[in-house]
Amino acid sequence: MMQTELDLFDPGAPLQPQWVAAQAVVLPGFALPQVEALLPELRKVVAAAPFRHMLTPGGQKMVVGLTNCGELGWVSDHRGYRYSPFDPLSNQPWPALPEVLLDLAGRAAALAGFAGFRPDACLVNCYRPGNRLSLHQDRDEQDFSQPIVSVSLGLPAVFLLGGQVRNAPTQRIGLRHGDVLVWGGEDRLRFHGVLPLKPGAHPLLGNLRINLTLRKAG
Ligand code: MD6
Ligand code: FE
Repeated sequence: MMQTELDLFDPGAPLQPQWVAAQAVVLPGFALPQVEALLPELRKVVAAAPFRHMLTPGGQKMVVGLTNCGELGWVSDHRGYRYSPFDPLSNQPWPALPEVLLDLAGRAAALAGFAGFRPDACLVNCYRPGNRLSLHQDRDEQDFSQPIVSVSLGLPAVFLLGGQVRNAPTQRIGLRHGDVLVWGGEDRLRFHGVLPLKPGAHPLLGNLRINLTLRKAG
């Protein structure tokens, strides 16, 4: 499989970490060297635990396709949001978190100032053109002192980073294939979301955006 090349001679290529808040940083292209190893692992995860559209507690079908790997997986149904060691579709444990992803997350977190990050959960979100993720906080994890590492693959998206309350102003952050966003500390509970995905064709992933968020949930 071809690996996407980072053009080191493009003066516009933002290779340096971009701090978007005191404890939130975008690492442009950080995952690119691992993409070739990561995609086959992700295909195995999705073969064992397919993308599905979970129901919100209010009974709405989520538009973004979702699955998990790791000891714990995030699930939503009429009973609410929670982490579960079992895939409700199969009643089996979620597929293991691929080593390449554990390693990537640990290195990204360390660069952002969170040494020793050892995730036990990885949410895998699959967006198609038009899909969006409305503003939310990630607060189903046990320990908010642990950061979240987010890996973007495929089509680019505009990520909205808000504040500590829903109606605070948001900044728009472009996330492209291979970009990694790490946030934690005082920024851990910021509201955030994703604008509707623009149509496009990514050389490796076609008309999809895959986002992986690695967490220490338990
Ligand atoms: C996404 N990400 O980028 C959705 N949450 O598709 C998230 O909801 C998210 O990227 C917490 C931390 C980083 C994230
Ligand atoms: Fe989130």
